[in-house]
Amino acid sequence: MKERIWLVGCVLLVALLVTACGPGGQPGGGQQGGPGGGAGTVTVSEKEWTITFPSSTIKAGKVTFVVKNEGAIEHNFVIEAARVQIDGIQPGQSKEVSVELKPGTYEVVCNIPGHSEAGMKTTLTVTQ
Ligand SMILES: [Cu+2]
Repeated sequence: MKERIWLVGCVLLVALLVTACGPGGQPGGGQQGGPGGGAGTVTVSEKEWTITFPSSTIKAGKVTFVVKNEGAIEHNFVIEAARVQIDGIQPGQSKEVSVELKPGTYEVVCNIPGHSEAGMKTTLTVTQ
C-alpha cells in the first residue's frame, strides 16, 4: 500500500512538472515560420558548457534569436559568419537579435575565453 502511494506521488509530480513547463516551455517546434519565410523566433539556451538550439536546422530568411542564459555565469552568443554578436548575457537573462540568414552552415560559439573549448560551440545549418 505504501508503494502505491509513492507511485501516485511520483506520477503527480511528473504531471505537475510537465504542466509547469506549459505552452512554449518546450523550445521551438521548428514550424513557427514568420512572415516572409525564415524561421521566425528561435529560442536558444546557453549554459555551462552547451549552446542548445531547438533544431540544428532552420530556414533561411529573417530570424530572431532569443538567447537565454540558463547557466550560472555570463555568456556571449556569436555567429561570426552572420555578424551576430551578443555580449554579456547574465545568468537568468535573455537577449535577442534579429538577422537575415542565407543558406549555409554557421558556427555558433560563446567567445568568452575557454568557453567554446569547453563545449559552447555548435553548428547551425540554414536551408533554403
Ligand atoms: Cu560562455
